[in-house]
Amino acid sequence: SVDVACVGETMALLVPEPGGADPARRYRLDVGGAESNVAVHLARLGHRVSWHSVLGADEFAQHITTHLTEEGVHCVVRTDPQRCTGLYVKEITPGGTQMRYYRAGSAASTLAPDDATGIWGRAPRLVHTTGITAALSTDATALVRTLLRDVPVDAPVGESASPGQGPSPGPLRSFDVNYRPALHGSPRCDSSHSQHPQHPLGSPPTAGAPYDGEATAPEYAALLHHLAQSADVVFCGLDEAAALWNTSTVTEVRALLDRPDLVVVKQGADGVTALGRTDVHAVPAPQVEVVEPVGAGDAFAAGVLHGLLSGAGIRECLAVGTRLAGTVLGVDGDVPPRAAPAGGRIPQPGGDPVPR
Ligand code: KDG
Repeated sequence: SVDVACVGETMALLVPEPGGADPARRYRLDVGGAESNVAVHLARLGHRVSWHSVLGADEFAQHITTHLTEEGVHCVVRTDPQRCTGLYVKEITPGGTQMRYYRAGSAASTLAPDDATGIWGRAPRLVHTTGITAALSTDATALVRTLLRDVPVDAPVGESASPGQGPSPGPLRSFDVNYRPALHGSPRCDSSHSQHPQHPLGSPPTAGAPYDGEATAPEYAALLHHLAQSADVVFCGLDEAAALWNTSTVTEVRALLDRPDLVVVKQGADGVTALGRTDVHAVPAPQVEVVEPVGAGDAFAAGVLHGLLSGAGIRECLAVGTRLAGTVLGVDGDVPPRAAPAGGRIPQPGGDPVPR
C-alpha cells in the first residue's frame, strides 16, 4: 500500500539554455508533470508515493521512470507503443515563463476509468490529481471524475462518494485546479456533466451527451468547477478562479466551492488562505528571489498534503507548503535538484508571481 497516489501526465521537459533566438542553442532535459512534481516532494518528505500514468515506448519514457524511481516514487505505468510520451518546452523570457506543449494525443491522453483499479489497489490514504489531467481527453476526464467523489450538484453539502465512485469515504481526494488555458479550445476536454445540469455560471453543458467538439472556455470552467466540488481538498489560485469563474475575493471562491472540506486559495504576493468548514487561516507568501514560478504550486500542495497526512494543524500545513514553494520559485526546473538550498530573502518589487 502507499500513503499517496498521484495521477496524471508527466512529460519530458526541455529547458533551453539562455541564447535567445540562436537555433543551435542547447536544451537541458528534465522532467515535468504537475502530479509527479507533487509525488517527488512527498517522497522526499518520507511518504510512500505511487505515480500513475501512461507513457510511450520511447527514450523520454525511460528518462521519466528512471528519474522518478530515483526520487523514491513508485511508478505504475501503462505503456502505449502507438503513442508518444508528452513533451514540453519551458522558456524563461523577460515577459514571463512560456510553456509550449507537444502533447496532443500523447500516451497519457489514454488515461481512462479502468486505470482506477490499479490506483485503488494501492490502498492510498490520499489521491491527488489536477485539472490538467482532466483536460487531456474524454477518457481522462472520466478517470478524474471516478477518482474524485463526483457528487451530484444538488446533493446536500457533506454528502460523500456516490455509488460506484470507488471507496467511500475512502482516501482523501485532493484536487489542484491547475487551469492551463492552452489545454482548452481543443477536442481534448470532456465537459459534459450528466449530474451537473444547472451550472451556477451559466452555459450548462448538455446533460449526458459526450463532448465531441472544441471545449469552450465556459465548458472548461464548468468542468473544473464540478471537479473541484467533488474533492475533499482543493488548491486554486485567486487569479485562476477569477479567470474561470469570475470571482474576485477569497470569500467568493469559497462560496462557489462550498463542498470540499478545505479550499486553499493562492494569492501570489498576498500569500495563501485556507478555508475549512468554519475556520480561516492565512499565511504570507514565501520571500525568495523568483526565477520562474512553474512547479511552485505543486510544491505548495505537497507541503500542505504532507501536513495533513502528518496530522498537523492547518497553519502548519500552510507554512510547510509555502516553505517548499519557495525552493521552487528560485530554480528553473519544475522541482529543485535534491540538494538545492532554499533561497534567501530578496523582496520582489512587482510582487511574487502566483505559484503555478
Ligand atoms: O504545475 C506545473 C506543471 O504545469 C508542469 O509541471 C507541466 O504538468 C505540466 C503541465 O501540464 O502544465
